[in-house]
Amino acid sequence: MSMFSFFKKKPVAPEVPVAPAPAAAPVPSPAAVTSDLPDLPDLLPIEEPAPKLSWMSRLKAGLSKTSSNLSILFVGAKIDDALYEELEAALLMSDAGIDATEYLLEALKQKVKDDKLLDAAAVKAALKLLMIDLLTPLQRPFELGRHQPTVMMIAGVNGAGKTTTIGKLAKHMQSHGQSVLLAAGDTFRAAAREQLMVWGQRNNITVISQASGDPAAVSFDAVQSGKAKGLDVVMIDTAGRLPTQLHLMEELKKIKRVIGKGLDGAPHETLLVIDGNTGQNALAQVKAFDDALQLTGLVITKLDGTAKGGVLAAIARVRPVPVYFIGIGEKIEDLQPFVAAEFVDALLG
Ligand SMILES: Nc1nc2c(ncn2[C@@H]2O[C@H](COP(=O)(O)OP(=O)(O)OP(=O)(O)O)[C@@H](O)[C@H]2O)c(=O)[nH]1
Ligand SMILES: [Mg+2]
Repeated sequence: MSMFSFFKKKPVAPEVPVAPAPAAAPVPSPAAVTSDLPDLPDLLPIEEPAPKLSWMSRLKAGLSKTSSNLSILFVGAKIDDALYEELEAALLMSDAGIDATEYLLEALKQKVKDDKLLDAAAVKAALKLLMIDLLTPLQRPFELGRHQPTVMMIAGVNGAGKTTTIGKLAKHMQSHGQSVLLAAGDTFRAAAREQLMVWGQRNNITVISQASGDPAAVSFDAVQSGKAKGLDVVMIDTAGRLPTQLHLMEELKKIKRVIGKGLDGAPHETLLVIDGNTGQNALAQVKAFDDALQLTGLVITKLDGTAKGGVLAAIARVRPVPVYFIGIGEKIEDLQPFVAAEFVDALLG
């Protein structure tokens, strides 16, 4: 699956190469290196297909705790109350939460009855399909090219992976011919500004930053600058905060309002970055940030660690905000679109 989908009216990633995108210092891509036609890299999705295998195996490794807990239940099992009870416990342990667990169990029992399933492998296959059905509404392509610039605001708790995700996204976008501007909306910590500035220099991406500036003002400047320069994407990083820090949540709302004053309808995307190891608290984060900011999407990071993955089922049931991307590490290819069938494959083996 490609990283982004492009709004049709914009001549970016065309079927037939028309006008080259106004790329700002594009990173060398395999196409640019091997071809005399440096304007064609969009025709070769550079993140595919080579990293795909290792991507799936690493996602599987990241979610192996849940997949082994779930898979072992079905090995030579009889289809009885004991199996359903063990399944309930395993789903709860995976962070699926009570609502999604009950929903999946009931739907599975019904399916077993309707289809007269008799062996454990068939029950497992049925569970897999139910999970895919549950998670598919969260799968949505990230669209670019509908706005000039597309303004994205990125929020999340401390250390969730916001800045790393912005870096990875910016590089993916560059490789698709998009010109990108970043704003260091985390104005409180010098280290946070520097992290983004240094990264921007290394990757030839302009970063707007202000020592001791007001984060809303920095964000406003970035939107103005993106508009004036005719850039494709403006991404606004924000300082980590807990939903319980009410004054900081108010500040986030203010940043969002001020971005809207810089460009009508902006931010077009308001993303919450979640550490995949957060467990059930991730759902509380989605609710709180969504209530404050009306999220358009989620990014789940660190699924390479000890994440259990079931929380996506909870999100799908309780607050179905689309999951645009998932992350399994710090390299550029470690961020990929969320694909429900792939995720369930990793989760259920
Ligand atoms: N293993 C792993 N580590 C990650 C991933 N994404 C980010 N990290 C690491 O998580 C740590 C925090 O990442 P940041 O991007 O700085 O997080 P942040 O949300 O910007 O943090 P604050 O700005 O301090 O709130 C860093 O050490 C990252 O390298 C991931 O997908 N996998
Ligand atoms: Mg940060």
